[in-house]
Amino acid sequence: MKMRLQMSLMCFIVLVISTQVNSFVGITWGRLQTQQLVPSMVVDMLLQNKIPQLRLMTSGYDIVEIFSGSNISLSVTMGNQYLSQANRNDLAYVWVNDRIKDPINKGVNIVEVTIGSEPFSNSFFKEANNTQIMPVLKLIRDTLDDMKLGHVRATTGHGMDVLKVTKFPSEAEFRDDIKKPMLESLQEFNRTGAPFVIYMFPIHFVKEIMNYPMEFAFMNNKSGFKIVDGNITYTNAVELMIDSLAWALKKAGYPNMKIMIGQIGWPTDGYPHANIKNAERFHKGLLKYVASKKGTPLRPGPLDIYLHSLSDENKFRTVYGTFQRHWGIYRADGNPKYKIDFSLQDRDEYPTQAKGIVKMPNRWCKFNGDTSDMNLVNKNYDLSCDAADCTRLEKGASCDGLNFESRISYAFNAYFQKNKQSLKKCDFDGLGQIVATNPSVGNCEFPIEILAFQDQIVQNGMVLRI
Ligand SMILES: *[C@@H]1O[C@H](CO)[C@@H](O)[C@H](O)[C@H]1NC(C)=O
Ligand SMILES: *[C@@H]1O[C@H](CO)[C@@H](O)[C@H](O)[C@H]1NC(C)=O
Ligand SMILES: *[C@@H]1O[C@H](CO)[C@@H](O)[C@H](O)[C@H]1NC(C)=O
Ligand SMILES: *[C@@H]1O[C@H](CO)[C@@H](O)[C@H](O)[C@H]1NC(C)=O
Ligand SMILES: CC(=O)N[C@H]1CO[C@H](CO)[C@@H](O)[C@@H]1O
Repeated sequence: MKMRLQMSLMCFIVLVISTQVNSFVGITWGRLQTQQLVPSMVVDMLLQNKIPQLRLMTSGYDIVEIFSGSNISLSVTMGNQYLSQANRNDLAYVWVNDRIKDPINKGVNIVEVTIGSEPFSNSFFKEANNTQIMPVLKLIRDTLDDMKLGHVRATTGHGMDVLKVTKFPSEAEFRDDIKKPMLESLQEFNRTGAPFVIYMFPIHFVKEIMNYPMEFAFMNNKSGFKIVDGNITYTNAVELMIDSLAWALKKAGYPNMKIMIGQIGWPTDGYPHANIKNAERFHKGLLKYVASKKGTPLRPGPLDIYLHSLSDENKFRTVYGTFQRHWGIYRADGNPKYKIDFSLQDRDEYPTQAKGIVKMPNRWCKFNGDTSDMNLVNKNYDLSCDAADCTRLEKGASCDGLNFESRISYAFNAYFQKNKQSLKKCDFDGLGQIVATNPSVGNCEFPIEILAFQDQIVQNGMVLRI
């Protein structure tokens, strides 16, 4: 108790001196789902699991008020596509007033705003217009200060691709083509005391970028693989990635700039080695490491991280990979996929599920097997997969092994569920049939959607359409 008091006193002092924050493990939440979790249930889920920080991938304009009085610290985001909505003084004022100040006045604990994403990416988010993010970020920062919201951090996120690919952390530095704008960014973060926010995708780094054994992506590695850098030995990618960034910051003149991990995770489908077993193991090792507060050789001490992500997003764009729809620690229906202890006590338990979620009835849509007109079958398959999420059918994903008939059924069902089990949406020119037995095969699950909160009301077990 006494120690905790001292700790918080220390943190308070750190806060006052440098506006840096206490260490935490938060979680990100994107809401690109056909049927979204009810925000108040998410608040409950976070409280039950003692997750103190939530990073919304949008401004959450329509839902942030739900967090009022919850004591959950919120980070909100202005997506790349909205930068032009705040690139003038007057626009920035309106944005900050509506999205930050107003909710704060209503008791929402907004601690951070992320402007855009990955301004200097040359891999996953190539199309980001890096020239716009910094001016908007500065404008939002100044507006926050003018509005006496100096305690709200303003920052942006970066992928590991801002660094040159080097074997040893001590060789790391920012890419040559972005050095100049990156230095300007660092100057701004330094001026305002904002952390450097990095997004980490360890299995991608290990397998695609470095071509190291998969084991190196786990903190509790089972292989003897290591990277020896001078007198430091790295036995896992996470510490190596953090220290690579630390070296780059040091070389750029900011050896003490705080590093915050804005996203780190392990998808469960749509990527090599992406499955529930590996995701569970990765998080177990990661959280044990975070709980130890030992940090890395270059950055000893506690870490601030946001686990990515709360739930799957079946509407996320797939141009950079179908795995983008499968980051969830929870399924889209609010059930946890695997064991994880957010409270950092390394308990071997499933986290609390979202309470009060109502699933749609146990009904699936199946292909009736009639292949007499293949054009019709293909047409309806394409129609389904264009509109609904078929990423699990892709090569290497969990439903890749289905036979022809089951593949068509998977697609039909995805479309039927997306359309809230509307009878008409299982017609498919007479090729669909509704069934009450679960057609899931092995690892390949045919999901049932949940009742969404925004356009449906349930009364006496019946769905009222409004
Ligand atoms: C609010 O959250 C902070 C930081 O997570 C924690 O230290 C504090 O005890 C919480 N307060 C309440 C009333 O729960
Ligand atoms: C990027 O933003 C700048 C400044 O607003 C603008 O002039 C340029 O046309 C934009 N480029 C692209 C590719 O959108
Ligand atoms: C900004 O950088 C300088 C030089 O590295 C450092 O002395 C100062 O503490 C930094 N400011 C903040 C707020 O981190
Ligand atoms: C490791 O090497 C660095 C520089 O090469 C040196 O400053 C440091 O003292 C060394 N640490 C140990 C524990 O030998
Ligand atoms: C956490 C952990 O078990 N790390 C091990 C990873 O592998 C190296 C080399 O075999 C060991 O020295 C570490 O202890």
